[in-house]
Amino acid sequence: MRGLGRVVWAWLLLLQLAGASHVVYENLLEVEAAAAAVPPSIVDPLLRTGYHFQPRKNWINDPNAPLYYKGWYHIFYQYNPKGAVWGNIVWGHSVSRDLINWVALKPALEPSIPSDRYGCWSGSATTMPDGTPAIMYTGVNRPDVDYQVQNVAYPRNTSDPLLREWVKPSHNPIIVPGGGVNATQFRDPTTAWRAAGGHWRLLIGSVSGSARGVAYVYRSRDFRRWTRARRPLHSAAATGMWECPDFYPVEAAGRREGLDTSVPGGGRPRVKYVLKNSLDLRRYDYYTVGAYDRRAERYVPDDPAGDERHLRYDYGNFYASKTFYDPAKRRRILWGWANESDTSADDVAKGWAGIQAIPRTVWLDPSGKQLLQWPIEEVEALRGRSVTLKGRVIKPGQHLEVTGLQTAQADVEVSFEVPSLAGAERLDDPALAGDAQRLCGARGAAVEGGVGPFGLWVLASADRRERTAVFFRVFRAAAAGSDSKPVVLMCSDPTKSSLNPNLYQPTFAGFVDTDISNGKISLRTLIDRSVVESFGAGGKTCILSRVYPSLAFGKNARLYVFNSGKADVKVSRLTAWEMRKPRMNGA
Ligand code: DQQ
Repeated sequence: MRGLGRVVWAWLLLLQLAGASHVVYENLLEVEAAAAAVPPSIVDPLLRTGYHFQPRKNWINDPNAPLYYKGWYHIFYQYNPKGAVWGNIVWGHSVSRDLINWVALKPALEPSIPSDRYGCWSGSATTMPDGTPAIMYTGVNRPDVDYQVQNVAYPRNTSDPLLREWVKPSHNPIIVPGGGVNATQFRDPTTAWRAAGGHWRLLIGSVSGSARGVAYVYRSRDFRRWTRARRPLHSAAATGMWECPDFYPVEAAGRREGLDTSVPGGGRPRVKYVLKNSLDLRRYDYYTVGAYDRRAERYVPDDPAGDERHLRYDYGNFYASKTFYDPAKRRRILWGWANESDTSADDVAKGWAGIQAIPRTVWLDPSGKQLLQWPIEEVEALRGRSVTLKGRVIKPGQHLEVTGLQTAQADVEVSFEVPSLAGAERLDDPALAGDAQRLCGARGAAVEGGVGPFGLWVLASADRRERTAVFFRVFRAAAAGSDSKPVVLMCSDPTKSSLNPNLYQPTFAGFVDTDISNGKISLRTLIDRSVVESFGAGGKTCILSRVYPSLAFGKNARLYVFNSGKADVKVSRLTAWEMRKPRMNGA
């Protein structure tokens, strides 16, 4: 008998001895029946993602040095070749023609020199003026205190488009932590960019004092000798270690086209900059949009409160991300790591842990205040059989099943219309009004609202005991003037996603900065067996959740549209596609 079963039967015995009531006894029988339905473990291959990036086995974390070279996309990643937990870190390496079908190569970087002897940690690629990529990465060179230095590596053979061999020149390490720098928190060099006179600049993440997050600027003429600028590019109190910083230009005014990291024009109104940091304290990726003053070598967020306001790429499970400029399609692409949310013991049992989110195109929202993100167009090549619904009204308390296709591995696009916002709840608790996560925790998918919650139940069982809800909820702003915008909350609520009790399944949420006064809002959700990756309002708010259904997997996974508010919601259009499995690193 498995663990939970043993506990239940022990309870039953105790209760019988104590003469417990018939009702309690029946409830416990129900619990036992539920426990019996839980598969023996989450090792089932039907829970292994199908079209998200992952190696054939073992642990992965941060995406490293994404680049495009001679017709091939490259992704490197933090990889443990020996197991499904973090450790023994090398740079895994895979290549692709389309960012969807991947071929695994042998690791590109492994500890081999004194300055990376205890680990080849995260880093980035920079394209040299002759088109050759260079990799800068953090090496750990002492076993005891994680002393961190920065190394460089170059391709051995530039005529190999697969860049299979990398050489570490003997002048490594090329950057060591100098005076005043915390040598145990000094890592993850960014892609370098060209400054005046063709000199190079790059950033290294760190923390100063006990908790001031810092992005140090390093300068070089020759990519070999680097010196630290006196002042950091930017820093912010109480944010802790800035891991995996990323700094890049974006076109102002909502043009979707990406910009090369070295684009001239900092300070020109056409170009804005994005600074992203992965906050080790919180394990989320935060960014601001701002201006880069090239002369002073300082970055200033447009929103003076930007460092506290916490814009995030993704309000779910998404960390240590990195962008790159894709010259083939002139776009900027974001890669981010999604960890598991099962137990380490589960990871060891299943032999793998960690995926990369679907690469996303990123560009500046026309408001200039935030980014927009959308799955790269190539993912649509995986779409197979589809079902479309149009003009279906979902009454309060009702749900509608989308039938006619399997949905354990699917792509769903839906446009909602709310005919009236009059019944929207008031948002008058200030503690909740500014905190999407808490708001969603307090008013999750099961709590009836005014306008919403409405959205999708994905990876749902036929009896809907298991379901992951991805939904919107609309509020009237507190102390509203007649012209104040309704507040839109987007949530991913996996609290009912599995009968397995040993999972970390928090609700995730973000506000959606959209004007819903015309009643319209859209949602796209990529479902892939144990990941649910959602894009609200055309990519304004994104949430990735890892879930491990114990009933709703494989052919048993169902998809519904639901409305638990008091107002009608219309599905103007919904299309769901089955998703094919691409070539994924030989798995
Ligand atoms: N992961 C790497 C570090 C980085 C961290 C080590 C972020 O370089 O700071 O695997 O997840």
